Amino acid sequence: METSKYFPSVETLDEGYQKTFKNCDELLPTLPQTKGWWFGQLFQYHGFWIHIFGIRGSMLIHDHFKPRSTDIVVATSPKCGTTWLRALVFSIINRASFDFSDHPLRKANPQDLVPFFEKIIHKDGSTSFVDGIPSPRLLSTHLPYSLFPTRMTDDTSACRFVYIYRDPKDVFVSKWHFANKLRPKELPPLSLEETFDLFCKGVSHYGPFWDHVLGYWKASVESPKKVLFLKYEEVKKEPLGCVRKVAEFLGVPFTPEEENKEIVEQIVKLCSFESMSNQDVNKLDKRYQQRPVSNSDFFRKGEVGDWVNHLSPQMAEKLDQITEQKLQDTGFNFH
Ligand code: PAP
Repeated sequence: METSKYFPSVETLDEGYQKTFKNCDELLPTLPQTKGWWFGQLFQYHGFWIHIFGIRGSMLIHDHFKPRSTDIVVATSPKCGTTWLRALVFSIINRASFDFSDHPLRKANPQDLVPFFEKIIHKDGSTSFVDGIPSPRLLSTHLPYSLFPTRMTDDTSACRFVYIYRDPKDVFVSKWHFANKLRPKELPPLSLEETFDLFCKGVSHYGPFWDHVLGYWKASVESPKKVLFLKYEEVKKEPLGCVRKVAEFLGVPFTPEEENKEIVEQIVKLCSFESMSNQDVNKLDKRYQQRPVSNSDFFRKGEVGDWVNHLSPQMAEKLDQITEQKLQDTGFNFH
C-alpha cells in the first residue's frame, strides 16, 4: 500500500479505507501507465490520466463520502482558474462573516480555505475529517464529473458543482510553466514541443482536457441547477456579472442592500490577480510550508491570451483544430 509523508500511514486507516486502498493497489498495475509531467506516474483510469492519489481519492469518495445538500464543489481541469474560483466562491459564501480589510483570503491561500477534495478525503484515514467540516462544505476537485458517484451527480439535492474552463492554448502554456517549476531539479526541463505533443494526445494530469470540459458541460446542460459552467475569459471580462451568477446559482443572491454597499465589487477586487498575488501569504515558498508546491506557484500572469508569447502559429492552429474536432457534433463551442 503506497502512503507518503503527505498521506496517512496504513496503521491509521479505518477498515473501510483499508479495503479501498487495497482495491486501488490491486487495480493500478492493471492500468496503462505513463510518466507524469513532473513527478510520479499517470495511470489511465476510466479514460483520464490521473496520478495515484487522484485515483485513490476518487475511489475513497466513491466508497465512503457522504454528500450533503449544502456541499459546494469547485471543479476544474488544472490551470483553468482553480485558485481564482476557490477565492470567489469562498468570499461569496462567507461574505457576511468577514470584513474585507481583514479577510481570511489575506492570510491564507485559497487552497487552505477550499481544500482539495481528493487530498482531504485521505485525511485521518477515515471520513472523520470531511464529516467534521461544518456546512456548507467548500471543496475543490480536478476529478472528471464521470468519476463522482451517482449519489452526488444524480440526486439534484445532493451538492452543487461550479466548474470553470479556459482556452486550451492558455491552459497548456500555464501547465507547462507549472510543470517545469515542480519538476525535480535532477531532471532536464520539459521542452515546450515535447510537452505540447503530450497535451495534444490528451496525456496530461486529469487529461484529456477536452473530455474533462465536455463532461461538465453536458452535466450543466442536463442539470443546470446542479452544475454551473463558467469560462475564465468571461469572468475576466465581466467579473461582476459572473460573481452575481455564481451567488444566484448557489442560492445566495446579493440583496439590494448588499448591492448598495458594493459587496460584489469588493469581492471582485479582493479576488483579483493583482490583489491575491500581492498578499504575503501567496508569496510563500514551499520550504516554509512543508508542501510539494509553493503558494506563489499558483500565480504567474493571470492573463487571457498569453499563449501568443509561447506557441508558434502552427502550434496554435493545431490545438484549435483538435479542439474543433473534439467538439464536433457535441453542441458545445469554446467561443
Ligand atoms: P491549479 O488548477 O493547479 O490549482 P490554477 O489556479 O487553475 O491552478 O492555475 C493557475 C493559473 O490561474 C495561472 O495562470 P497563468 O499561468 O496563465 O498565469 C494563474 O496566474 C492564474 N490565476 C491565479 N489566480 C488568479 C486570479 N485571481 N485571477 C486570474 N487568474 C489567476
